[in-house]
Amino acid sequence: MASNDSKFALFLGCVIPNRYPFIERATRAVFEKFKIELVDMKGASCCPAPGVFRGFDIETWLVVGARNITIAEELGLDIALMCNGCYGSLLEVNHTLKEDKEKRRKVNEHLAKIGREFKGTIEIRHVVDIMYHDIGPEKIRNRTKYGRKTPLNLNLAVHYGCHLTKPAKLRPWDMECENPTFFDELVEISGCKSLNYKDKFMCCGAGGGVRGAFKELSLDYTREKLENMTAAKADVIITGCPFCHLQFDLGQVEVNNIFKDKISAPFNIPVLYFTQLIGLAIGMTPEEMGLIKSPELKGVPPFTPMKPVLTKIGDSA
Ligand code: 9S8
Ligand code: 9S8
Ligand code: COM
Repeated sequence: MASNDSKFALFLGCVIPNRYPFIERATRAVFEKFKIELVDMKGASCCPAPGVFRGFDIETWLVVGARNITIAEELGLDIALMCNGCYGSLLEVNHTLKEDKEKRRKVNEHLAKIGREFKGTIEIRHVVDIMYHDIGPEKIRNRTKYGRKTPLNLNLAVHYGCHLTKPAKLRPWDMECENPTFFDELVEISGCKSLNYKDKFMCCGAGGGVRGAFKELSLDYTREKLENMTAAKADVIITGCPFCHLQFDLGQVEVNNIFKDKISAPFNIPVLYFTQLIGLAIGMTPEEMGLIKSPELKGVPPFTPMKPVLTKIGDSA
């Protein structure tokens, strides 16, 4: 681990800056409350996405990933990131190059052309991991005491997303990857209830390049998950990955169109990134957490209206 444990290099990936900037905003605001500094990584690129790049050319995937890692190595900081796909790529690139001297030599040959070298001095951390292991449930719970006057009382459908838990060997969750509970524990600190629903650990449908190549197929997975979440009476979907977030948020609009003959009623379940929920629980406003957009704004996220959740927690929409 790099020496400074209350300071991280923040890796954004592509989906957050392009589609869901409020995920970054909410995460920065919450981390600031817990005195964790997030430093920009100048010149960082796509991680590159595991389901897309690794699937086609492993060496390119390793080199591009390693280049990103060297930016944080120069800062002397571990990487914090907010996306499961970025986690899958950078965690696994980092591990591979730390372990495999031959691959590292090859990758460093390429990096030398741009004056960089992978050294293997840092760790890759998901913000769920940092909140769960470094900040810890107790500190977060204490903060909620100074939070909202009316406690949040929502039924949550947590979607873990594939790359958060698998493959389990490299990940910091001290449990079987088939039946994890850490994410539920973390979000329940908000005072809300995390539901069990059918096929909870199923993919959202988007990953592995499926959304890009076979949109309708990917949305059929989403439809199935939405049906199971609805059957469990979910008020909100909670994500820890911007790509899953997109698939449930924009995806609901798409599912409602494409599968209108297959579904009994259009879906309308607000989707929150988990730091938005924690932020609300510790007393930040829906505006600060990016839950309110001006009604004139069309074609910008969130695509699935937040109104039901804002009404339920007693804030105006
Ligand atoms: S970067 Fe480019 S496409 Fe993405 S968001 Fe997460 S995975 Fe990494
Ligand atoms: S996108 Fe985020 S992590 Fe993934 S591959 Fe299956 S699930 Fe949704
Ligand atoms: C999913 C990323 S978060 S990818 O589509 O598998 O690369």
